[in-house]
Amino acid sequence: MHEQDSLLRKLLMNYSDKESDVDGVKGGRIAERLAELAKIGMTEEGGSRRLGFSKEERQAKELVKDWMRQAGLVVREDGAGNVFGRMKGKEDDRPAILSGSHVDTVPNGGHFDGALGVVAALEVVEAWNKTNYRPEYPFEVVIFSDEEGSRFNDGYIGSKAMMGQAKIEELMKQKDGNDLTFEEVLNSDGLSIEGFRRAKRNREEIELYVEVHIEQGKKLEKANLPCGIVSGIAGPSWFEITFYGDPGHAGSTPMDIRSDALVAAGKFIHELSHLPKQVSDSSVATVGKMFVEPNGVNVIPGKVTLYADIRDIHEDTREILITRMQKLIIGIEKEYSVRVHTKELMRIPPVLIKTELQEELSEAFSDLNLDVLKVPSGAGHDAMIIGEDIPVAMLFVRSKDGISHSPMEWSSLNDCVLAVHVLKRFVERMNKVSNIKGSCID
Ligand code: HGY
Ligand code: MN
Ligand code: MN
Repeated sequence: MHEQDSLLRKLLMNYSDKESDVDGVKGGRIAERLAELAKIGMTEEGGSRRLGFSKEERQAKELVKDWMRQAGLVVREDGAGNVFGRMKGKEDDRPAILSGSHVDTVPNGGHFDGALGVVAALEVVEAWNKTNYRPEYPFEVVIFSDEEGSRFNDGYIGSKAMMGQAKIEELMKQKDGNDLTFEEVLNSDGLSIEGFRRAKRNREEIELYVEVHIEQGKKLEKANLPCGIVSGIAGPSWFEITFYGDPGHAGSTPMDIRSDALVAAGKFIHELSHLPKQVSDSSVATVGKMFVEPNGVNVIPGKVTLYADIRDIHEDTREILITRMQKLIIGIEKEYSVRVHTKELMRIPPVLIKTELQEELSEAFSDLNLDVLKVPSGAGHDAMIIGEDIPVAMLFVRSKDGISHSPMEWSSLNDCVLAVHVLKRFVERMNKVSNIKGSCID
């Protein structure tokens, strides 16, 4: 039995709330679509590998475009590869309500991160088609390109392009793991730098963005709740840190005269892991990617490049953590006689979700007799980029054991279907608000 069939089977097997198939929402279709997407870029471990602007991400986008067209949406793609499936609104000249996520993944990720948000938004359209509901605002199902930033060490590329926040010149200097430039990668996906620059969208065209996403944490599971309301999104800051030592012969170089870049980097990684708890209980620090040169068993490493991911939902404590990291580097330079170069790749402000939108989401939960839990997001999302100056809301779905960015990532179909009902109800409630931006004052 091929992996994706077992995903479909697993999802359907545990779909006990058949009575959730109401108001046009169909759990079987959600399961089928998640399984179809999981088929694209399936890894040996049964995970997903659909890097940004890869043929796998492209294949997933084209599959969703087909579903969008079958659902009667007008489909377009911008110069950054972002896909928009638009349903006309009764007041079609109003700014649109957008909902969606991403279909790219980390190198060996799961089948729900991103994909669920796209499938959920499309399922709302399917349900509206079935029940002949027509929204006041135009509604757009969105796929943002390269949210994970797995190729160019700078994530949220599609949503940044749409918001005019992408650091294009910086991206153009970079090469991916296959030594391809950003421009070459865009070209390989049928896109261009010129088109990418033109992807910036007039903010006046967007009234609200709402994203369904797996929690990637354990709070909902601990509270035994299927879904939750996101109260804020931690802002990630990424740094490329290069340690320069003296490469040398592993056999003939005495220990006391070495300048070993990897020993220095190792000390940094270990000490960095102790800093967050000194700063706040919501800050985190991770080194997940590292290159050792010349990378020979019998050669003292002369150069190590690693990537540090520093986050917090509060900007002030994140800045304190970054300052402490920089002090740590200075100490290591002295202690290990190495030179260290730090390059900031990303520093995205954390985003708090407007109270009014959290309240509207709470009302949607109450309409469906669901208990409400407000949960901060440690993970970054496209909603964080858009939320800098457009109202955004996020809805979390319970993650089994809090696992994500792994083939073990899992959410039950019951929980996914409930999230679709909440999303649908929330957007229907927002369609009764004639000026959403104006009503979000805080
Ligand atoms: O890095 C993140 O938090 C997200 O998965 N891109
Ligand atoms: Mn992710
Ligand atoms: Mn994601």
